[in-house]
Amino acid sequence: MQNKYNAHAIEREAQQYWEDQRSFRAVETPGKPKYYCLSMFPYPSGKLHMGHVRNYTIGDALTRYHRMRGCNVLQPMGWDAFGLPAENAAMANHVPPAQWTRDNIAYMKKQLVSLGFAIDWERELATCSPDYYRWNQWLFLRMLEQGLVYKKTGTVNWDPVDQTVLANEQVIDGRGWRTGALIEKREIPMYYMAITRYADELLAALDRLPGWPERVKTMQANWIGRSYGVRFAFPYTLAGSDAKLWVFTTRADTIMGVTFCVVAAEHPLATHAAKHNAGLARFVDECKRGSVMEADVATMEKKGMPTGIFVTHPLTGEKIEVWVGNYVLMGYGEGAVMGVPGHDERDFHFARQHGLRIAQVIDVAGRPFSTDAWQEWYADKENGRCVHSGKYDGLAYAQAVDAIAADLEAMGLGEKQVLWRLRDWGISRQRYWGTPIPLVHCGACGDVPVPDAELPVVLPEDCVPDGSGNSLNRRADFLNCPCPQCGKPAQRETDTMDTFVDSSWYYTRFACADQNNAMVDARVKYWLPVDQYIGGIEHAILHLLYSRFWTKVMRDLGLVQLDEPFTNLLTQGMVLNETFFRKPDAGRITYYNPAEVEIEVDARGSRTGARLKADGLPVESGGIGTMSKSKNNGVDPQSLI
Ligand code: OVQ
Repeated sequence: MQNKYNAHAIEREAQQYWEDQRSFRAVETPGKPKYYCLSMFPYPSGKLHMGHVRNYTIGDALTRYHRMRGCNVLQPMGWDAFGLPAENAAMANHVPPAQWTRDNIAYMKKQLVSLGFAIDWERELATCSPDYYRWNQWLFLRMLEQGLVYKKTGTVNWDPVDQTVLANEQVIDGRGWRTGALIEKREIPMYYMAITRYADELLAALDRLPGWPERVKTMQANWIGRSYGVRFAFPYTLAGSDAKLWVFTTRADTIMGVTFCVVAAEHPLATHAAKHNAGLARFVDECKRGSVMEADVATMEKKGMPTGIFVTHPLTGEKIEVWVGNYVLMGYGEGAVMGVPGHDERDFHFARQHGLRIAQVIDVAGRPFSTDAWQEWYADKENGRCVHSGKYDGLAYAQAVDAIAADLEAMGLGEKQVLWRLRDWGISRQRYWGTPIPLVHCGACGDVPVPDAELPVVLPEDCVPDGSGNSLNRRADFLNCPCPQCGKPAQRETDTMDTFVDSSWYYTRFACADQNNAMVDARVKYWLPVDQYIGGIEHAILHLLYSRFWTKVMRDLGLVQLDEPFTNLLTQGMVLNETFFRKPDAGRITYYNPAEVEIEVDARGSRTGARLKADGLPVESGGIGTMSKSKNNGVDPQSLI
């Protein structure tokens, strides 16, 4: 018996035993209960952080528990290996993303192994391997055949210096994060996955996921955003011809309170009005440069300009002026809204700012209405009744909507409509380090799918991005190929897929990671669905929604027999630690890692101060916060290992 626990010797021996015995290998035994325990696979960013250690410890504890209960347990691990961080590292260090990624994988795998997690490494996969991404390409082609993938022009942020497309979060105050150049909006062809075709099911099935946190289900439901309303038109005459301005509203009961309309900068009416009005043209351009993200639009300053064009209120016959507003998005509804400042907070502030009339048409228990300040009850549709609304006076919300929709419909100027907030998923990235989109552009045949027999379209692995656009555009050996249809010289598509494509189905592949002849095989039926999925709350919406969508697509293609991929979901919190800093009178705040700080305590153990070990001088505590690079308060798990 040794007195001291010799971590190195004992753990090396134990781990060697696990490896020799293949202790964590998961096998399919018909009739024996299975338990599929999955933690979200990591980006190979360099080394593990405490968020990973926490996530994988939860999964490992559950794995051991269910093994001891007699289940066949599958706890796999892989690498979410494509994406921008590898390109940025390549630019900084002049190494190909492939090499950087593989080095990181090797290091992080060593860390995971030494932590002793019961992972079945025989099923390890990396999404940047052709054995994996060929199935992204294969399913993309099946979806293309079904019309579930289509090409459409989309608006992107274009950095004219780097000649590249930027993600919204890479645009800071209208400028590129790297170059500082003014970002242009460009219309370029992109590929979309028709997730909206599944909007109904994605929403309804949330009610059949008792093992998911309510919070996540609410976030998904809001993201999908079904709203019931009325689509209706304001007729107008322009240059001698009759036309209609269509809008959508969830508050048709307030239509009698419309005092203006607002259209998006891209709306045809805005384009028309700007032709004869230089000031408006400048404003329209400024709006077009702004964000198209709803979250930004919700918080930014609401600006507007009148067009001088008037439309006719369909029910009162009143003349209503049309404005252009930076807060109306062309991509949502009709790209135009009615302005009811009495009962919509945004319209209220817009009207106050521009001196537009504010009319009360909803009453709640006789409360006094004032145009001086907005009050919450102005927007209360549950307890409201129509007032100053002619024949609709006295009606409650639902009755008013029905009556008004019926009248509009009788005039041919409107109908009830269900509107979804969810958009189709734009999957093209004008980037090198991702799954090549398997299409060929031929001058004679157009866009031609790569035949299945020629998959995978392999990404060259020796490019070193330098910031000037997609490296693939300069790789003749990748770019040039014969057209699969006519054999004449043609060019490959150089856009790659969003990395969320890779993570939308990796959990399925773990069931049959070594299957080289098909995307899935019979083992999928044994292991799926995932019994317990564990990961960070930051993936509550996109990753989890895309995964649910892919599962349904694979089901409808006959590849899997399940409706939902994850039976139970656990969203872990953030790992916290204290922060320490110094803030000089002039100059920037500096954060010190807690490991560099000495805590001073009095005789009773209460803290009296904190000093930096290096110079013995005091530092201030910023309290407890989430671990992050920017606050320099991370604990490197390597020290614990
Ligand atoms: N590859 C994706 C991913 O999130 C997942 C796929 C499925 C889309 C950690 C910290 C961070 C922290 C602590 C220093 C710095 C979780 C940071 C993730 C995920 C998994 C993989 C992080 C939770 C937030 N967090 N908590 N502490 N010290 N890959 O490599 O980023 O949400 O569940 O483990 O994370 S990832």
